[in-house]
Amino acid sequence: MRTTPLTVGLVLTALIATGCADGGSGTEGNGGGDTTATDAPTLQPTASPSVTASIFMPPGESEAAITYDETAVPQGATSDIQVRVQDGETYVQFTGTGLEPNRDFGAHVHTQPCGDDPAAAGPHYQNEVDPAAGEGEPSTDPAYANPENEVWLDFTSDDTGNGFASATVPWEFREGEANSVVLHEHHTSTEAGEAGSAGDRLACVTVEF
Ligand SMILES: [Cu+2]
Repeated sequence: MRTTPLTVGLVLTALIATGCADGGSGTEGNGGGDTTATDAPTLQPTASPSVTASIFMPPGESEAAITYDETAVPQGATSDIQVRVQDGETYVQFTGTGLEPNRDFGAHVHTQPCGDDPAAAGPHYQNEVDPAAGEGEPSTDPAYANPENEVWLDFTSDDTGNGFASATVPWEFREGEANSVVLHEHHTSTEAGEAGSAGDRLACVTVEF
């Protein structure tokens, strides 16, 4: 069988740039010379997305990211939290490294910044606050303690100790009222009476949402 060489005719199309429309620009001559060109485009968004990257340290050594359980969250593990607010929706993303591999974690946005005491981070942030909850009385009513009214970031770490979770909720945080992400002992319960609970607090990251 004969192979017929396929000849591809390369047609070089000369594109003649005729677009030098030199229509006189309408700008008035600013002969005053009083304005210096401010041509550096400031493209960074004002409020979002915001990123908080932290390295977990034991209590007393960090306020930004504290581990209370160095088996689950070893010293030197990292947290990266991104927040985006758009059109009334809030997107929160957690990425962790150096965590205990193949382990379930619960995680939520809490109201207070982290402290040496795991309880310092306070309760979960709720969009609609459970009227039955209060000091020392966490919200366990599934009508309020649920992943639409709170931000839940439960995940399971992989073989190498990386973890990832994201959540989108149809509301924005009230300014100054959401200040941390807490990692917990196990995934979050949805049962009435214990909804929202996820066991002991293993670690905490302070984030100004
Ligand atoms: Cu929590």
